[in-house]
Amino acid sequence: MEAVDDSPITRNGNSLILAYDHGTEHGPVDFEPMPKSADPTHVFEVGRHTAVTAIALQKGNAEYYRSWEAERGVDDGAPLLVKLNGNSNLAKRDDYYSPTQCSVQYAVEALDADAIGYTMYAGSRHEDRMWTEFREVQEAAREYGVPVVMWSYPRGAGIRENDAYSGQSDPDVVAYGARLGLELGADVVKCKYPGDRAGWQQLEDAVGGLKTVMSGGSKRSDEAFLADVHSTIQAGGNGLAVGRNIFQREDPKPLLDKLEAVIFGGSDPREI
Ligand code: FBP
Repeated sequence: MEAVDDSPITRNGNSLILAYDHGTEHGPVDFEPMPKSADPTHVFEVGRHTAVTAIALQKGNAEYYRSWEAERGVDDGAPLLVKLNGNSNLAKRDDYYSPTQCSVQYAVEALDADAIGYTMYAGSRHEDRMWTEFREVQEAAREYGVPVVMWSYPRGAGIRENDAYSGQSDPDVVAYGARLGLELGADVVKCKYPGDRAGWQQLEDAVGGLKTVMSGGSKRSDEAFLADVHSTIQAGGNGLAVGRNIFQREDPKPLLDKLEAVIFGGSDPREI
């Protein structure tokens, strides 16, 4: 098995994953603040920034990405992380579940994926089913030697109906979700920001040496966003997986420059 540190999705042990699966998870509404972001090739271009160590795409966009690279002769596009499961926001469901629509075999053999991603909704009524599906994904990824990034988002009835938890950003919930990444065999776990550095520290204390990345969340100011990323790094986190805070900006380059300094250079955002 190739160590995640040897894979192209990390640089000096850290990662900046540009997530662009929102067309499934949230729908085109996420592109309204910056209409050009509805065009995948616009975001593929953004991914050419040196800060970006992976672009996370659903299967259809991953196919498009590879053909865009070939047709345009692009050889400095971001490494490809294929998101294997996902769902839409259209259906009314009894609880959270994210079906798999791409196999590891297809991701690696047909799409030349550098990594694969899987969303786990622990706490949902369908958690057990997702554990079983993740097991198949994780074991296949090991056979192919590609790293596994788990979007670990505990949510659903089990969290909502448990009085011990205040919601999906509760530090206890976030740390539990992160721990599942370790226990179930992910190489990187992606977690919601629990609100402050102490919360991220709690998560780090629960995962041993497992790599962790902060999930971007809805768009906020450069300063607020960079402060959260910096807190994550200071607490021992390994970077960021971000969508809206990048593609909803008219020009994401200045923020990417700063993120590069914070995530890979250890800079304090107040000093850059
Ligand atoms: P953002 O940085 O825009 O939050 O993207 C990260 C991400 O995990 C995406 O990969 C995914 O589409 C989205 O958040 C899911 O968000 P949620 O399920 O919390 O609405």
